[in-house]
Amino acid sequence: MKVSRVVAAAGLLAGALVVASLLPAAGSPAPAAGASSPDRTLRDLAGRHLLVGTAVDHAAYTSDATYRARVSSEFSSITAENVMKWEVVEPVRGQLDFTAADQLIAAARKNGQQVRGHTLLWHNQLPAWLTSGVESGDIDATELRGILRKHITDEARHFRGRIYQWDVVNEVIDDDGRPRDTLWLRELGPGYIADAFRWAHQADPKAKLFLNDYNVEGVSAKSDAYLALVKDLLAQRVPVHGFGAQGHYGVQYGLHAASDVATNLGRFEALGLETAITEADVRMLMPTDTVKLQAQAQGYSVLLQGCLLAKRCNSFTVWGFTDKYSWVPGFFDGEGAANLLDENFAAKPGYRELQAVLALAGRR
Ligand code: 9MR
Repeated sequence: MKVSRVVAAAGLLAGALVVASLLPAAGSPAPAAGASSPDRTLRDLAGRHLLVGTAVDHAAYTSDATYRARVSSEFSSITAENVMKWEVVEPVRGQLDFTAADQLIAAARKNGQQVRGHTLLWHNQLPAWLTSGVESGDIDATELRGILRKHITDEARHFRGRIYQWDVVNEVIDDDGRPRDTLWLRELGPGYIADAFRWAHQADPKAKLFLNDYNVEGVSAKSDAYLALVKDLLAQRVPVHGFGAQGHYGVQYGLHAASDVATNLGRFEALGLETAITEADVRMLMPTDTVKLQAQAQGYSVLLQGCLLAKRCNSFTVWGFTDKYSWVPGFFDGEGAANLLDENFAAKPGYRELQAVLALAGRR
């Protein structure tokens, strides 16, 4: 079963990846009738091989019925885009508020969707009481460690049994492959990563515990550093189970080949980890045009095919699915249109490309 999935996806490398379109490359066999499957949703096409997920914007989910319907129909997994982050769940010290995340999880259950947890430990979106307490010296290292332990324990325990993969630590290595200089590293030293995994595992022993970062899709100094980190953690018997490559691409930058992504993920799998693409999106300099949209489709395709070519890449998540709600324009001046559907929920070439890849991968 596994072998034929790889063969099916490998065939795509010679065909759809290069052309990045629904049409077969010259000389390649014509797909069977229905392989482009314009009316089938991503979750339907992915079937059992793969969870296909999206980040969910809680405000959009509660206010926009079209958005909500599309989350349910297209995806078999969801990730809370923001509402499981520390600043949201503990805005006031000691007052936990999981209301928004609980709403999303309840809806996911009704829709037969799984939930990825994001994220227990990051250097962004921390509550102000915590960052200002550390900066002013009111919270010292010993107290901070206790606060972190309590946070991870409280949150992982609250969601216990409802999360299949947790991004336990997020973005802890910088692009040069060095430990990222954050409040956590400065105050607690490098052991905070092992501690975080141990605490999360105690609180939710069944969840698969992940490291997660951007710019680690292919082999690089940064992904090398993650590989070394994983080896080190495993040697200390730390419960780390997965590696997530976020997949934030831009058409103006180079793309990997799908085989590079698969090779990189395979290095982590060889150590016994699961892998995932956790936050795929492909931004572009605005305005859009047909060439950029085609390049975008290729970016999405590379990430999905890389995942399919790897052996234990079991979820592929996009970081939002419509340009109507996207983090990109607020973060990158002049860039946008990073998602699979446009602002009116119309399919872009990237969406059709993912349909085509999933349809071909499913024909085994
Ligand atoms: O999409 C998220 C956006 O709404 C937030 O404002 C932002 C805050 O930094 O975080 C975004 O999500 C990030 C994710 O949690 C971690 N990887 C990078 C994502 C895009 O910045």
